[in-house]
Amino acid sequence: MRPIYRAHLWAFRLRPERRAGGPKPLAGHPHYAQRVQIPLEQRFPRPSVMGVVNVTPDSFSDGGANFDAGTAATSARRLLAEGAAIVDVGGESTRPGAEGVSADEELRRVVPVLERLQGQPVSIDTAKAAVAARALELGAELVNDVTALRADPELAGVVADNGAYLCLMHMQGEPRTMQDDPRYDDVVADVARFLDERLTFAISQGVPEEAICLDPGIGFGKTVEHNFELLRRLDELVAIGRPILVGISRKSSLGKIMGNPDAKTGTTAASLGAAVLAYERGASIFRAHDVREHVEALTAARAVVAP
Ligand code: HH2
Repeated sequence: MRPIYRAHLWAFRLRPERRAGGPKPLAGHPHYAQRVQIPLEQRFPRPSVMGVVNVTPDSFSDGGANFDAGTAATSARRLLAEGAAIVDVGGESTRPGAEGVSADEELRRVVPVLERLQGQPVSIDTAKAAVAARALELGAELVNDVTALRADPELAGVVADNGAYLCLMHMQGEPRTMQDDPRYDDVVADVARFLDERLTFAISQGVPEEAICLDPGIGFGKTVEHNFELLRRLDELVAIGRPILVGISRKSSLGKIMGNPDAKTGTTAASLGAAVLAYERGASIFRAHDVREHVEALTAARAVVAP
């Protein structure tokens, strides 16, 4: 029998300091019976790969490639066949300088793709409650919010009421301006404090701790040095106690360290080098464009690290 998502099953493992408020009881909610849930770390054992499907005309590394719904769904199925544990479908680019899109436009982009992917493991990359709610109705199981529940006050409730998994990501500033002049006292300590605070907030809104993963937000309001320091000292984020998701795949920092200061993307090989070392430092989930290559590299890394 498959385990059913029950707040009391999660509650006993909550750390005492986070228990205040506690998760909302989910029994009785209309979606309750439909949701099947196990702790995120069991659903996504280390290492797991999350395939990227950007249904946008302007994403930084694959902008436009999947703007057509049929093509996007075909790409998603290919990434799953290549070994992705889940595909992350997004309708709004968050690349540096990107302008936001309306909820209607985001829905117009992602709904036809989600309809085609029903029955497949899907994550919705959105900061908007309306988009998350529709995606969860269509079977998505994880909400990937790059604003860590800061953009839309309704989003936490949508995640909690639907028993969805949640990714909380760190970002300094907002996409339009975040790369202008990012500064930190100590980037790792600042990001750790932020993620810990957002984790406590999510739990206070009824999302069980065991449904949540955390993400340092590589490239989101960070210099090249900030990004690599976060990866180098990833163990300090792992110490928060939740699985860490890393999205370094094809990010421009990888292109810049190859000697091109204007690089907009990095190569697959550079992405794999960074992913393997992030895995060794404790990362659990890898958001990646080149799924087959990540699965192979991480399988080899796991054979070395944890045979
Ligand atoms: N990076 C991007 C988008 N969403 N979500 C998480 N959790 N972590 C990330 O690092 C992350 C993310 C940006 O990459 P991409 O989707 O390829 O581009 P764009 O935002 O331009 O669509």
